[in-house]
Amino acid sequence: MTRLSPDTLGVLPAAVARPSYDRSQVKAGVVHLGIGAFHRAHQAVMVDDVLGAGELRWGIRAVSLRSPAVRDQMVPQDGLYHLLVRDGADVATRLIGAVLDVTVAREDPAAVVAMLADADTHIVTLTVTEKGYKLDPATGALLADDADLAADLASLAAPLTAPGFLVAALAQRRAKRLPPFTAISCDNLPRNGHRLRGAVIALAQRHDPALADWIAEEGAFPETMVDRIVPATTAEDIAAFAREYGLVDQALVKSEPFTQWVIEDRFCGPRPDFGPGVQITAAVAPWEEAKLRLLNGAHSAIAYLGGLAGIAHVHEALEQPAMRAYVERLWDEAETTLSPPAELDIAAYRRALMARFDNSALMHRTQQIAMDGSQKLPQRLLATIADRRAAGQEISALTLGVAAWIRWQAGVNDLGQSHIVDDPLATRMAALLAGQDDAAGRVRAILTLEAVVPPALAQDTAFAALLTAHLSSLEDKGAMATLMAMTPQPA
Ligand code: CS2
Repeated sequence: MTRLSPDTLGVLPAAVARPSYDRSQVKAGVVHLGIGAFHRAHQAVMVDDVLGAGELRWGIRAVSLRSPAVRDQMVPQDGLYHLLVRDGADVATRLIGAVLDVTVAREDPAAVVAMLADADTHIVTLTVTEKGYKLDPATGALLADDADLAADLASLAAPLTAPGFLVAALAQRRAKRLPPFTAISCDNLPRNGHRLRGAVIALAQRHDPALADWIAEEGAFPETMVDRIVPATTAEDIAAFAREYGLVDQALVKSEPFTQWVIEDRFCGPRPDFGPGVQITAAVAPWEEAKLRLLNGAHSAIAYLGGLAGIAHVHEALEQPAMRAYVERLWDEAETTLSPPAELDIAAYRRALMARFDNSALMHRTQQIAMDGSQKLPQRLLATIADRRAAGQEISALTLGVAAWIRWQAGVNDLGQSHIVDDPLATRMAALLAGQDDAAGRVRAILTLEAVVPPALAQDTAFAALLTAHLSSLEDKGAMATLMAMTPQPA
């Protein structure tokens, strides 16, 4: 069947929205590191809007750090792909033209450094996932035991990590007397700009302290809050699109209608005149914290509890009244730790989140969200628990989410089905758990993970006792029965 490309677009019906600008006139102004589905359904769409408004100097040169897969999906399509926005039975289809090319960094690191060091590059965005920053999730310090980072610490001749590429390129920019670019982390990390800045400056310091000073003084690493639910594209999504339109789009992405990007007003050079979908503000942290603790905190808890119960998708998990009641209770707990911005009505936000989770057209897999829990739990559940404990408040629902994550490490769910534990610390956690023969021992072992568990919680015996009680219940009765026992029964 015909592959999507600039030459085959003719078959698309008028209902498919497409770029209103002349792609041949677009110049590159943004480099994106880590091109996956999330970037294609979020930042690239906002940039497509900017191009549509006539600012043609903001095209995206995208980089895949390791895998050639996205390059092989996109380059034959000249960077074109569709975004399917799904809301229940409704689908809006839009062709996005903002991505100009895709380079695989492992194949050509010098080309990536050169594009980052190009005078026309003013903005660098990143979606490299939590683990891509090479920082200890609990402390934010550079990882001591990461082979790729160790290589970048030794030499930046052919960088391997995202911070490595940024430092190598910033060194070239400084040598060419160009200003730095604004580097925008678009991952779900707490204070993501601050963390990225920390990683870049710490790495630069090891190579050239004067470079580190220059970056600290001249560079800009705004904080951001990014939000849009983007489930991984499946082979069936691609096949269904091909059946409907007679075109194969290997790079298509699907998402919910909701989208939000809040960026701190801290740029060190030109920036696009973003449309109304992007909020530029002085203080991102309150937005970010509300999103991480409510949306992502609930997501992770649903992923582990639902996954353990053998439930494949988020909306199916929430069809269970006990799961719904549990999520509300988790939000009751998390909510008290927030200082929401004045414009954010938490009650309305919670209602909207539940409706987003209920979107049955997304087919968002619990297994996808369960990935990389060691990198996610600190900001999604553990920091919230630490805040509640410091205030002397109850933590039962939040702690059940953590217990479910520990249970998930066993690699088998309540139905006896096995799953892969996809996590950079999977081997370490498996080794810690291997020697333990009861729930209390397993909890004690996991609480020694300094990279994940905040010190105040590692020492907290009441937290350990509650975690043990929840873990025992999950192991003995399973996730659904544990949730039901937690839910007040209607009289
Ligand atoms: C999810 C997020 O996979 C996950 O961990 O919680 O990707 C979530 O869908 C987004 O942050 C929503 O903005």
